[in-house]
Amino acid sequence: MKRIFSGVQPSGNLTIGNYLGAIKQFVELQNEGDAFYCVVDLHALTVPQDPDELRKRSREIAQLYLACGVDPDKATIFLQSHVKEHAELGWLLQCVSYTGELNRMTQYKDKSEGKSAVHVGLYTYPVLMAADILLYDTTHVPVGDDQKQHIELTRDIAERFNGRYGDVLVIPEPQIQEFGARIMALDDPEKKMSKSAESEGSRIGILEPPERFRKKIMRAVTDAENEIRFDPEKKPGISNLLTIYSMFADVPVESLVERYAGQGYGTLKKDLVEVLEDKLGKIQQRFVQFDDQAELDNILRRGAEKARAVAEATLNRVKDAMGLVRFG
Ligand code: AQP
Repeated sequence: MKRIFSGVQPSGNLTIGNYLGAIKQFVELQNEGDAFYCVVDLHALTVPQDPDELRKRSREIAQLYLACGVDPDKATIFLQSHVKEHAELGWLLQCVSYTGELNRMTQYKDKSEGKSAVHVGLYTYPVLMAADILLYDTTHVPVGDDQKQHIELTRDIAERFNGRYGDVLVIPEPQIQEFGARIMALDDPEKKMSKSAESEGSRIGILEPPERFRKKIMRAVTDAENEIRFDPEKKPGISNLLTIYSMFADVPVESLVERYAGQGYGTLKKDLVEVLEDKLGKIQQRFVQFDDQAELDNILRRGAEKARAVAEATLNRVKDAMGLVRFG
């Protein structure tokens, strides 16, 4: 049986990149195994957050999981900070991780670039992510392409741990889609779309109203030609729009290229706006339907209890293997 684990940071308003790269897969995979979907609030603290905003966003992401189709009767939904074993295993794994491997993490390099002061948590965050995954004896981790390096690190840490202490941790596999694993920024298609990027025009929020995302799509950077072709290297802008269109409309890119042959970029953009109005509109309606905060808290409470039971058993195995004293 597959054991699936993944999470999303409440570090900004979720984008269609987060949806297409990760959450859409969460919904599909909940039918294929025992799935744990976490709101990784401890990770969001690696950069400064407004406390009230963080609380609001953490609940909002859980509500969005539901609105996007994650079913709490099939998958376990919970907040990372509600299961203290994450932080504890994070520390234990730091003691089998090397600074050299953390120095190589590209996300750390990107996020710390040009900053005069960087929090230690930003540097050690990939080890906490390894703990998140390994606590649940995870076999599959559905993520976007940007997280590939962190999953490789998780595997390295787990293999090293098992090499030193015996067969304790399950080695996970990344589950990265072949298509749509990296949605690019609308105003700069060489960069990844990110929820915390400075430029508002770079991204579309899952909860964004059509009047806002219409302008962003119509202004999306393309190229000087007017030929609709899927070529991410030479035509990153138009290829990104085709990817988003294809994934939301569930139509292969080749069919879209055929459909829009000989037509201008403006027509494609207008039609994409309509597709997004429909698909995001449905998620937004469901989001409102799941607005009962008491019920949401119940789901999160139940989820944390279920997660804790699995996490505690793994942590005890790790502690025993490492030689920490536990009373029977
Ligand atoms: N542009 C993207 N295309 C495809 N997948 C993406 N993901 C993020 N951006 C894209 C995937 O979304 C999941 C949740 O991401 P995260 O919250 O853990 O943090 P992240 O990867 O750092 O995503 P962001 O949006 O760029 O957040 P910030 O701005 O806070 O750093 C992951 O599976 C990720 O791969």
